[in-house]
Amino acid sequence: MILLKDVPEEEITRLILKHAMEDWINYVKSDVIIVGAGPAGLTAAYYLAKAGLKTLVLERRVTVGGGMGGGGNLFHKLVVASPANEILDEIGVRYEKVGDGVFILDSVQMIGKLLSAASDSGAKIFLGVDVEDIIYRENPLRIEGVVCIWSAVPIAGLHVDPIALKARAVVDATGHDAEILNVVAKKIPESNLKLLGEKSMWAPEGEKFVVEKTCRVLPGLYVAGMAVNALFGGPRMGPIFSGMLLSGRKVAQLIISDLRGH
Ligand code: 48H
Repeated sequence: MILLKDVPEEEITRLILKHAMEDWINYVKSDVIIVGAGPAGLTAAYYLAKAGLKTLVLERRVTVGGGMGGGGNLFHKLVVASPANEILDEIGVRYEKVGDGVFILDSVQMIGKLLSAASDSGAKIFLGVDVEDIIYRENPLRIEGVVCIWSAVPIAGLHVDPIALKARAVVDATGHDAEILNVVAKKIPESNLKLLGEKSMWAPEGEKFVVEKTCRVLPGLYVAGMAVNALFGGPRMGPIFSGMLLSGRKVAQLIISDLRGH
């Protein structure tokens, strides 16, 4: 006989609603909102939250990891090159050294460890949330937050008005589609933002490019991960993830320094 405590149905519902609402209300205003829980977004979330910034990650899917889960062509492995192994060591990912500065690891282990690192350091992650627009102000032009809706709403084709969340910094970590940057380029002409589009594969160049070009795009708006290459016309690199991790760390360092005013 198992002594399992009875929790009635309405109590389960009450607890979920009460605590979810508390979290949402707490996060109507954050220091940083990261759009996308792929490798770049989760790495950024880890370093930002670890530095004590109130960090919210919004992810459209009900899973995290972005492109990591698919490994390479669904084979469950990812390649990482130095110095990104520093990040693997810091968050405790198991890997095998397969060459000078080259490492191989299991994609699911990577997702689990990165998620734990971000979550344990205090980042809040909301799943099933689609960011469809941004909040802006003029004179001077700045981005002040995001506009979001449950992902199920656009999938169902419903006309439902979204809600808005504010942040001192917003990070586009949406991957190949650079969705937030595309919204800004289309809807805020005075931003003068133009996306050059990602180029075909050149792995070593793509990896360097993504880290070098990770930046603040406009006041309040930053870019990390594959969205960087979509913005500046950098090549893709296939299933090697050093650039994504280092880009996530770099964007966090930029934001920490900007928000602390040095
Ligand atoms: C909420 C959104 C929205 C939105 C997208 O694709 P990702 O893994 O992105 P990165 O940049 O962290 O990593 C890229 C890497 O996975 C990759 O694709 C590589 C290295 N490709 C090389 C190659 O040659 O192909 O994650 C982005 C996440 C996803 O989970 C999306 O669901 C999510 O962002 N997302 N979430 N609102 N509007 N748009």
